[in-house]
Amino acid sequence: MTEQAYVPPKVWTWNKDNGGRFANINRPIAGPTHDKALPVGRHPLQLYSLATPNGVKVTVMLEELLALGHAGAEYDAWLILINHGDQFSSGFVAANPNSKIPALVDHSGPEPIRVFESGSILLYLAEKFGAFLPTDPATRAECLSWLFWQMGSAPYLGGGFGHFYAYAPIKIEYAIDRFAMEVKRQLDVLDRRLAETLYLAGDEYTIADMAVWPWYGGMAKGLLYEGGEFLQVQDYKNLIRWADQIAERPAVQRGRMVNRVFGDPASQLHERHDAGDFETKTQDKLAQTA
Ligand SMILES: N[C@@H](CCC(=O)N[C@@H](CS)C(=O)NCC(=O)O)C(=O)O
Repeated sequence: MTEQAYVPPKVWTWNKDNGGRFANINRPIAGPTHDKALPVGRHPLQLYSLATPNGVKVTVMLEELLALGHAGAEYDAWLILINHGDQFSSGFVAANPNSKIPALVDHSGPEPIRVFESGSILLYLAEKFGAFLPTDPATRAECLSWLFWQMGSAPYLGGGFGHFYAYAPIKIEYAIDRFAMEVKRQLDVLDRRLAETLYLAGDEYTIADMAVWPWYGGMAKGLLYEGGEFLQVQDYKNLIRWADQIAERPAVQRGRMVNRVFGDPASQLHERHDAGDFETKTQDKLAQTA
């Protein structure tokens, strides 16, 4: 193992040029950096997001609700480019004081309601529309347990494994080893659960699956951090069965496209303001009309 020469000083100071991939947006202080209001479209639900795994959870949920016939789930999805610091505008900070996507504002009542944290948004929408959250106490408890499991576990996958394996400016064996072990344990937790049941909460597809799928489905399919071979993800057969099954859902396929700014231009719908946008406003279509 490589010996690290770093000895922490008595008091930490902010090194703005630490060479990390996100050095330009990482700050040790909260609050806005600039004054800018958020745009508001015509639908009751306004989403401010980006198609990272945390963003995709919410667009999948909204598309699933619309597919079920809940017209009140119509939404405008506005693009927040976190690498450009859009999450630090005064408008965004008012919607989410934590300055992270996704943030939702519900304008359907007398006063707008802000909701932040992807798990909280999923729960808010599930309760608002009475969908994808089981009512039977035992299954509901199972659903919420897996939902909160995801919220507590994914930082080890993203901020831990993903950060040190893919993004850190130096490869630190201790850090990669520590988080690879934890992520493999988490993948095994899911694999064992999905050997017992079709979906995480049982027979029904719920918000727990929507929360877990973009992170752990993505990891199991080797789509995150180019870490599939390193973690030997093909071994988690039940997890892969579940990930493939969810990927086939039309609402999931639409949800993944919203606020997406990478990959095949045909898969990128930067902003979504209407169901028809999937046919006419993807980046390949916009390039044809430009
Ligand atoms: N626990 C939060 C995490 C959200 C989060 O980490 N969002 C990231 C993108 S996936 C972000 O906005 N990062 C911008 C930043 O850190 O400045 C949630 O689930 O909503």
